Amino acid sequence: MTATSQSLKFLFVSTPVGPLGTGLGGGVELTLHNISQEMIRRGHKLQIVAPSGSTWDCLPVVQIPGNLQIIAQSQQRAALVTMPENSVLANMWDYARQVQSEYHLIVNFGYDWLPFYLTPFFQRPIAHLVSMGSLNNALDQIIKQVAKQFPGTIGFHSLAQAATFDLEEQFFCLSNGIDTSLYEFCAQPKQQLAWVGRISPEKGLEDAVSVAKMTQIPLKIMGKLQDELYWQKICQDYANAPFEYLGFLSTSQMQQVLRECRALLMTHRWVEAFGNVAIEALACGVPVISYRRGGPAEIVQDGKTGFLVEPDSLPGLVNAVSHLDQINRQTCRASAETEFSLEALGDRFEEWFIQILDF
Ligand code: HBI
Repeated sequence: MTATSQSLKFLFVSTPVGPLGTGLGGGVELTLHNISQEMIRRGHKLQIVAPSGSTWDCLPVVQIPGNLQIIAQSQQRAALVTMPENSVLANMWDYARQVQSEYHLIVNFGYDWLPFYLTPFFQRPIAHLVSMGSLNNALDQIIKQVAKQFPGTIGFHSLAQAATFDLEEQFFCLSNGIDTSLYEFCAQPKQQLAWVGRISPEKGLEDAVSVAKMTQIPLKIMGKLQDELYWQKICQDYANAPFEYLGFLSTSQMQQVLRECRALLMTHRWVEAFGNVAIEALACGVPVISYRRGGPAEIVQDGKTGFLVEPDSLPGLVNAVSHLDQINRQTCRASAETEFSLEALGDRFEEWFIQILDF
């Protein structure tokens, strides 16, 4: 089902923190890839604008040179809005300004002040998909301003994430989605647990390693090693815990490990905007044990597709692990296929875009 039979032209402007394919863009890379693939499948035309060095060859990417933006989650809440000289963020949006008349709609996937500030200066409407919870006062303020001036153009992945911005105006909740055909169901897992994500303090990896130590169930860690010092500290503090870091893997390689795990542990300290890894695990039939915090609390059906645990409670995580036999792995897979498929995601995005273009 497509919300519109008309073929639209989209300009997708990616995150300025890293080239596509490097993992630096975290969940935004997967979201951008999946939305682009689904919009093209539905007959729409699109162009992606991303920093030079993007290795994606399966989708139309215009590579823009310039210096990367600092990741917002490493900044203080009151941090000033900063731009390096020859900023790739500024260069990407200058390109968007120049070509905007060729497109119906521009979609911003970046978590930065500039694209929100530039919105009123563009002739074409800009939809903003906000990829994290509230982190910075200046960004909160400009998002509120755009939400007021252009109602309905701000999109979030979860209600919990949206709540951190307390917008009065209506916003759109996209949830998220994946190509479930890329994830193979596994009925008989090995005696191992998984943790997948950017290795960075806000993701709380140390709690998952603690569970491995307390249960003596080996933990397989995958994802971009973003914060070296944080990782070194975990290796020192938990030297004899049974964990192994497998690196930043492709979706195909990651799911080959993930699918054989008894559960995925989600131990995030912050309000995770969504938690793509949760639906990737469900698509493999892997139950999700997550802190009841942020997006994962809107994904996991407690006791059915995993367990929601009191935030930061190690005993809660260990107790959930001991009840994993209650979960039917087929139910996990089924929930991914119905709620989080590319089809379902594409319907939500089209509805959002049509609403903005008020077709
Ligand atoms: N930081 N400044 C900035 N801009 C982004 O677009 C950005 C970020 N940090 C992380 C990030 N994007 C993505 O990895 C997450 O939103 C998923």
